[in-house]
Amino acid sequence: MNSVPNFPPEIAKDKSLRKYWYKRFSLFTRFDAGVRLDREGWYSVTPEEVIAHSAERCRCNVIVDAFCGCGGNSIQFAFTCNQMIAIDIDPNKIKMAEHNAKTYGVADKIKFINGDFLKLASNLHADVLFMSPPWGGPNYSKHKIFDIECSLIPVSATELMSKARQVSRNIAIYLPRNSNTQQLTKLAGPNNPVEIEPNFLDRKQIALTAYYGGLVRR
Ligand code: MGP
Ligand code: SAH
Repeated sequence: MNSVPNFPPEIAKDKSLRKYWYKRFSLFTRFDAGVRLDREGWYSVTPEEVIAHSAERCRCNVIVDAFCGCGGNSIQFAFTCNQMIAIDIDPNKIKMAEHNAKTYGVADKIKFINGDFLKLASNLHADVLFMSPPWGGPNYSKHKIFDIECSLIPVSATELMSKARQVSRNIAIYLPRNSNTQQLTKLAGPNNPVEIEPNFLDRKQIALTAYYGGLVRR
């Protein structure tokens, strides 16, 4: 007799999400402690070992996670940074991020803000700004080259970067593995460096992180 896994409701009703559920312990090693995700959270969260590596690179006093979603990134930054500010425009995401941070015992280290990063940016200052914006859903991979000026949500990469620079000169952006690297280089500005780091899970490239400012390794 086949045994059907005990899927959470959002997975039970959407077969396209099952591949993410089968990877749940790569997404959160403590998944069984009660981690909660919604539809967008399942396909957007950064796997724990990938973000733990970025969190080491971003180790600092104050860090802002501008698009925190269900908290996968913020949780790891809370382990490496003294103060973590987590922002999301969706109030349900903020609730889930706070819940998930509790399961990792780091909720007290994170200040959660429900709001629009684009509007909040001018009032924020941090040592490092991390951004993991929406890419328009899993169909991003259908583009041969992902145009970060036209296909990112909510605004173009150039506009996002100009907001980001109000917060910090040290910026990391988590983007599609097929992102246009010329556009990523141009975002650094004339004569400024960028470091484009591929992110691997189980030896497969799943994304890339572009580092700017003092985060670039020399
Ligand atoms: P994927 O391509 O949907 O999965 O996302 P996978 O397993 O590579 O698919 P396959 O069928 O090609 O094997 C890969 C990773 O990209 C996810 O684990 C997320 O970390 C990240 N990711 C995907 N999307 C659609 C988004 C997004 O919209 N925003 C952010 N921030 N990350 C995303
Ligand atoms: N990095 C997260 C996933 C981010 S998904 C994780 O690892 O869990 C992208 C998130 O950006 C979504 O949760 C969406 O609600 C949020 N978002 C979209 N537009 C926003 C805006 N203008 N300001 C803040 N958050 C926004």
